[in-house]
Amino acid sequence: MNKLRCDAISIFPEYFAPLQLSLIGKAIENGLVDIKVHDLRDQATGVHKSVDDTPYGGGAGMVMSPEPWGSAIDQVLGEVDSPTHDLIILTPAGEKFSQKIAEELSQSHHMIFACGRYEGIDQRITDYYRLIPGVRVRELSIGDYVLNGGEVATLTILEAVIRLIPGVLGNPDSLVEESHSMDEDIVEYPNYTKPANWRGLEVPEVLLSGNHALIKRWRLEQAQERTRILGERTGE
Ligand code: 6GU
Repeated sequence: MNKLRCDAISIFPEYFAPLQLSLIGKAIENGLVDIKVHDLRDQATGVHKSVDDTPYGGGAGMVMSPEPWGSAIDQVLGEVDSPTHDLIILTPAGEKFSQKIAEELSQSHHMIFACGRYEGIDQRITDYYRLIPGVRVRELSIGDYVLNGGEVATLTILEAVIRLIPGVLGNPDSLVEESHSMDEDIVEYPNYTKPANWRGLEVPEVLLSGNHALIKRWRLEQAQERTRILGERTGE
């Protein structure tokens, strides 16, 4: 089994505590993934342990300095023996994360997450590591809204990627269906379970019919209708 190694670099390593929970926690316990979190502050050299500075050219906010990032990333690259490394730089200016990218990353042997804060990381971190053989650099965003840093984005991406690793999910059948619906840009049909009547609301009769062809058609229609309504709201 190819074990996935992940490293997250952040000034808030405590943000990653939830990785011990649930499915990802189990995947770690079962030896399917290995996740190490690093405190960027450990790489700060000055008396004030500063990791940011004012932007060249002026403007609001602070930019994360390249030196501590370079030290932290070099240390991880030196520590992890892998033919290739995916260096993921979290930024709202990055490529939009998607199921397709999750599938690509689930083939990775080693992912490094650089979690920026403030106005982001000095651009030369991206530019420098793009020049290093064996390192694939991706700037990723998780959506069109602004977060305070890349930590939550990293948790999101890790959850989406790790559940795709063979042996992580209890029932891998669901992966096939999910993947198809994502490819076709169609959302899921509505789901129901017992009781058949809850607070006066009935489960659609067709689902109790036992007629699998009819159920399949109804679910497709429902998925198409939901997709159409979503499209109306988002203008797609
Ligand atoms: Cl990756 N970082 C920040 N700071 N905000 C975001 C984001 C990332 N993705 C969406 N918004």
